[in-house]
Amino acid sequence: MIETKGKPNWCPGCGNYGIWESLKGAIKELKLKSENIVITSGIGCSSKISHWIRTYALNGLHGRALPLAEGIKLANPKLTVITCGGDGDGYAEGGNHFIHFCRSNINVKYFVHDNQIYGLTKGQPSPTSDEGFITKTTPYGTIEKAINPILLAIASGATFVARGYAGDINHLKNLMKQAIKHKGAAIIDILQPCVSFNNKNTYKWYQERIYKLEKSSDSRIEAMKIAEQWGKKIPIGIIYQSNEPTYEERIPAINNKTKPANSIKSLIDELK
Ligand SMILES: Cc1ncc(C[n+]2csc(CCOP(=O)(O)OP(=O)(O)O)c2C)c(N)n1
Repeated sequence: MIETKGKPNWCPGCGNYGIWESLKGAIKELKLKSENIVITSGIGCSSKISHWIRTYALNGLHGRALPLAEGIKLANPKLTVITCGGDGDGYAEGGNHFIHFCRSNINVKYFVHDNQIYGLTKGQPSPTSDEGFITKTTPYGTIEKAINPILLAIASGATFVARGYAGDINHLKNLMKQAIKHKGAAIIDILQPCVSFNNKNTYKWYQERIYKLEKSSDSRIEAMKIAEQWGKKIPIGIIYQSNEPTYEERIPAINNKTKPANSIKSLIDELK
């Protein structure tokens, strides 16, 4: 049973419900056992997803969900470690961790609920808010350009980079299954309508623009060209995927190439 007794308290119509359904479906269909999964998250409406899925979970500080996941994965590489959180959490407060997560290629799955706004704090712009986006703290429109998380992830060395849509639960579930099966750092930036605070990027807005990619690319340059598309046409699907050694595979102690020292003295003796 993947459901918990508690029920989510997101706003009616929130895109988080679609993401929640997709994640539960992916875990069920991959037949993963709850006791072998850990979901880490930060702070935000989206970060509460781990409260309503029956797995181990750790809610961290705002923007610090990825380093928690990385520590857990290194301590027990057999676990399936998933990180969830918002675009503010992952690309602003946790922006530095995001880049280093991508380049590490550690086998952690990062699902970003990208509603292009700070939801929990009731509607300030986030790093993915479109330029000129009007909010209560930017009444004349945001001045800064939006970051493109797909381009950033590819440029930073991630080996699985995808975009999903909370309004297409089946498609997103399949992306999550592929991300979980992928060997290495996997990112899905998930377009998530926020029905209370983002009245621009609505379900209708996304539906008029998104189209499904037929296949992924293993060329960074080709994938970056696809990733550049935003506006009239927005691609969803796996945009870039490659097969490279993971962080864990390159650590001798994890890779069984060296025996861990069983005491400080034996370690010192070994180093002599
Ligand atoms: C270090 C720190 N800064 C700011 C906050 C206040 N805060 C809590 S949630 C949040 C925004 C969350 O937005 P996002 O990550 O996009 O998630 P959403 O609520 O939209 O799902 C902020 C700024 C905090 N808790 N900790």
